[in-house]
Amino acid sequence: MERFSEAVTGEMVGEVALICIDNPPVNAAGHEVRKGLTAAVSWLAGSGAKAAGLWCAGRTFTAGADVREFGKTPQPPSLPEVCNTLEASAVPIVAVMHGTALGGGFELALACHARIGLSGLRVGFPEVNLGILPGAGGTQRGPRLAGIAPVLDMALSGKPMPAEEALKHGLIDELTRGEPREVALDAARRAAAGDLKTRRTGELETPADTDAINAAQVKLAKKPGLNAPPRIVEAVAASTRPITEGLAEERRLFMECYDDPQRAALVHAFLAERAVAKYPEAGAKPRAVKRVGVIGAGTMGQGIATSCLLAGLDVTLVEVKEEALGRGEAAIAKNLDGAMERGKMTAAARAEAEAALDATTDMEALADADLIIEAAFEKMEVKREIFTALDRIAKPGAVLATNTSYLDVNEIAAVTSRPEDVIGLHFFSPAHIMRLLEIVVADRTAPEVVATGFALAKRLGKIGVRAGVCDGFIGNRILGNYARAAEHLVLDGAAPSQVDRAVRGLGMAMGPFEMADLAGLDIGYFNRRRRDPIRPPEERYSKVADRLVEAGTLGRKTGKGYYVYGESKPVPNPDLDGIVADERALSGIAPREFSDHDIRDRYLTAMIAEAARVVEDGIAQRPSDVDAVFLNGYGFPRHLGGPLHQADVIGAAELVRRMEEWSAEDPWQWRVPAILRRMADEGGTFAQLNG
Ligand code: 3H9
Repeated sequence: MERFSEAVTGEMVGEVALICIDNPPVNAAGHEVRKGLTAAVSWLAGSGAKAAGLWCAGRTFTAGADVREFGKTPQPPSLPEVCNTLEASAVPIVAVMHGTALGGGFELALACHARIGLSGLRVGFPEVNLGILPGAGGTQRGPRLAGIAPVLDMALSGKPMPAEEALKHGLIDELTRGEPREVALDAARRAAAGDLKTRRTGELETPADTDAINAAQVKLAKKPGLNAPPRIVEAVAASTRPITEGLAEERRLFMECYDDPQRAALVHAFLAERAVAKYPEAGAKPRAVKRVGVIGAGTMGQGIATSCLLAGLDVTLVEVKEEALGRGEAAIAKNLDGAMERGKMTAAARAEAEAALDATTDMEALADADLIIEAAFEKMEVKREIFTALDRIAKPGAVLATNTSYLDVNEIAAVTSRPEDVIGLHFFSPAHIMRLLEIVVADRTAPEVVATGFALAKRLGKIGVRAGVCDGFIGNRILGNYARAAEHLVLDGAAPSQVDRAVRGLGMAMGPFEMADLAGLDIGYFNRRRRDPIRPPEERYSKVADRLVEAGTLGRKTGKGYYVYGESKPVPNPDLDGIVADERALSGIAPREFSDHDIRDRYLTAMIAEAARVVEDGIAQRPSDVDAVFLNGYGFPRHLGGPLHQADVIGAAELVRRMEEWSAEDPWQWRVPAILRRMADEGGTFAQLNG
């Protein structure tokens, strides 16, 4: 056995060689892999081997460049250099891939002289999701094997392609079963004997396909905002040129992407979504969950039940009245139909899911549920009543969860004799679509109950984020602050439609007033009434939304809110001008103009300020958890990385400067969080706090 680096070894077996990459967990092509592969090719040249097999240990072929090295000083050799070295090898090398061969991992294989996939393999170019392009020859070698169209599709979508399809396109030469090392050995022997065709990909030519290039350009022009996709098209288009020219063009475009702030934001988003799984109770053993009880068949309950059914869990759905239960059941059936239409499940799986649903008005039916999620009306009295009943009905060891968006989980837990089993599981609507799950840990929640919450999130395909107990947890607490900033902007002179437009200009899916109309203005109204007794006296209060509700205009569901909804595009509600003018007159406000830029600054700064306090108070474990919440539950644009990533981009000093300037008009709203003040005075970033 030869050891070329900590991650790469080689061995001679008769007259062929085997090269193995072993770099857990996903064999990322970090420095040890690159260094090792380069040394392995040199060794191969003098080994006397007639052919070689390249395979990976562990659960997958390489997942690509090591994203944790991004932004650090590059350590040679680079991945493109390693790919060129592999391709230049006089001894033919066959790549044998299992699991997923992604990005730079797949590019390593494309630089080999033949490719074999093991069943279940998926290959892909997910770089676009990280704001970059396949930069180790993928845009040049891919089209030489498959043509331009399929490679463009793969690189622009970022979606992995099943091996069968890759075989059809010529991206792999064979698809077989077996253990990677055994298949690699067999492949090397066949290559040595001339029974497996080998050739250098770079010596092939890409057939021109201007139609595919033009079609991609037209499609991208309709979706501006991201900087990597047009560069991907340009790089792939260059694959009809000689390989050295094409590779140089790919490198130039790759470096443009690499230096783009979108890359840093998207890589941050990727890492943030993985960091959430590191939480203090992670060592505890989750409790087994087979049957989930859902209390409440309203919109939230329907979504939660659907999500559990899609994940193959049994569901007991409980509602007080038969009629509401029937409506809930019908909605769940429709959700399942939708999942089938979107290709998420087969007809057989749909039938199974429907059979796994037990809908009832009898709360006693929850006796055999392993985990019960209460999604009833958002009122403490209602929650107390339900949890008192659950304490009597639920079997010992059942997890008792509340889907409350704001209420104190400690207070809910206190009505039971088993507060250690009580947790908050805050889903986002529509719960079968939205990826976020806030896992709210109360003072006495047992570690294995927290671990069960995370295991459920994983099972449901969601991003679980640990949150502490406070009014609104992570997301809604922050939302409260920037929604208020938006209301103040309206009182002070901006139109709601201008605020919405400015916020959409940031890349958000919707502005705050469009969002409020969609959710229903009564939701905010109830929440404000709940907060009446706890609202700090210094807080500036806008009555505009209350007046809309009192006039019976509740947003989309009544056809009128901040906007009027009819057949055509929503238009601003004409009644608003009068309401806002009254409120301004009552408070003695002379309206002034705000530019879209001013609006965006205030909106984002208010978001960042409360996000900073959420971190400071320990409600979120780390800044990147806040970002994961906003990316997955609040429509924050991924290419901006999240509010606290943006805080680092803007800089603490500038944020403090803004808040100090605006605090002259509203000291409470623009009070500076201590953590930001410290960063401004002493240096430091939120990224450093992520560890
Ligand atoms: C690239 O290749 C650029 C080149 O074209 C050009 C270069 C010049 N690096 O997701 P999981 C870690 S760009 C470092 O939970 P799963 C991950 O952080 C790259 N680490 O597992 C986690 O660590 P921890 C293109 C990585 O089974 C652990 O592995 N490639 C990388 O659900 C497990 O991850 C991609 O974008 C990486 N590349 O899914 C592939 N990948 O446990 C990105 C993963 O400490 N990766 N980790 O938190 C994936 O899509 C999934 O991780 C994968 C496994 C499907 C592989």
